[in-house]
Amino acid sequence: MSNYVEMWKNLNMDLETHDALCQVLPTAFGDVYLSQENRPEGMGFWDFVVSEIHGIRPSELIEAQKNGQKVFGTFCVYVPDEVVIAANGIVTGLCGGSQFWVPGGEKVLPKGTCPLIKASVGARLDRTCPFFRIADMYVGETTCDGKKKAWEILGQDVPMHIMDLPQMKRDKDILKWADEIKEFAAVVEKVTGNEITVEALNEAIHTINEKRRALARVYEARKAAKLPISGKDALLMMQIAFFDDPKRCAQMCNNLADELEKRIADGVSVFKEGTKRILVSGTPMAIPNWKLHHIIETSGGAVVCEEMCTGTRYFEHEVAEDLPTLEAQYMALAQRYMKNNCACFTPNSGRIDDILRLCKEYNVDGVIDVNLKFCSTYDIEGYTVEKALKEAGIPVLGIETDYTDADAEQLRTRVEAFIEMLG
Ligand code: BJ8
Repeated sequence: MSNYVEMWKNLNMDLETHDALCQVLPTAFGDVYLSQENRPEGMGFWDFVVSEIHGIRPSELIEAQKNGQKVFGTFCVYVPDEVVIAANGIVTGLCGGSQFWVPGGEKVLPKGTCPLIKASVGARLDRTCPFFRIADMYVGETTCDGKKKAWEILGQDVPMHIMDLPQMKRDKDILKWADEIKEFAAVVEKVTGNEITVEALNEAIHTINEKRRALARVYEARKAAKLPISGKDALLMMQIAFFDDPKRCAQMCNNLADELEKRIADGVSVFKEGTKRILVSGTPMAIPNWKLHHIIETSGGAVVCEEMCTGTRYFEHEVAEDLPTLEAQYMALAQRYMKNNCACFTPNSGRIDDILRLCKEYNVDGVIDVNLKFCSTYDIEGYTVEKALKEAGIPVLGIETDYTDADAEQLRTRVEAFIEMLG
């Protein structure tokens, strides 16, 4: 990634500290990803993106900015990309998934804050992530308490818009979310200088629906008895979907899905027969958080589905297309986004229904419900998740972890014992 030094300098990044990150990532990626056998050829695209992770997409974004486009950084799957795209803006996901950034976050946040938040704040304040430097505006949301307070700190350093997300799903909450989306659209229009028209929003809705369909096709292939792709590879595709160009993302995912469908027809699998099928549910896994998937898939299991925001919550449900007015479009967006089932909501029985449904659809042997340390909403909801799964006769293992490797061996022991018990 050395060709990008000039760009990083112009972004006022801390080059020395950033170098340290650039040095560890290739080894980590090699150990976790390149050690896998018989990977789909289509994964070459995502391998390439990772090899240039702080170079290729950031340089595209800077080029776009030179042509007058604005970049919006987001942290949550409730924020509607469609609105930004309709104003010729660009969305990039900003959630931090590396322990590398956590100490930077801990300089201003209590240690007892979830690692995703600490890493996101650290990546910005330590100036070690180009995406955090490039974004013209950050878009926060009122989901968990940690995020809400983190926006106040980030907002001192960068322009920030916060969307007030209701935490119940009554009709009046959906109306409120539609109104909030409308307000967000006005902010986006102001920042970009472009009016959002019905036509442009319809086109953006179509673009993001196409991306959802492409991601769903890859997930569909993971329902096959002979798994054509590892969970680690599917996770990588999903993580990069958050900051890639949506049309290219759809095209690459569709190419991969073509290959996977052929593999299924040819009976090609990346796991040996009898490998236990695991659904992972819980808190999101932002790039480069591959820890749990790696442990599961080197302990005799295969991850067949992720019930999380870096998983099914990102692509399930489409937005109604070709509506005639902005009001109707904002409402359609609100209806779709409020179908996401985050533990920040109460009640959140829809998530339990999702997990039970996904267990059937993906023919799951067991569930690992993972919680990022200090995420109290998912932690508390773990009780209900585990109870429902036990009642349905589906084995479940609840775990809590962070971004460090300190607990890796202990986790491996627990995961191995769980998988053995499934057999
Ligand atoms: S819709 S899961 S992306 S809020 S893990 S920061 S909840 S303390 S990331 Fe999330 Fe939106 Fe919900 Fe999804 Fe807080 Fe929990 Fe940390 Fe979290």
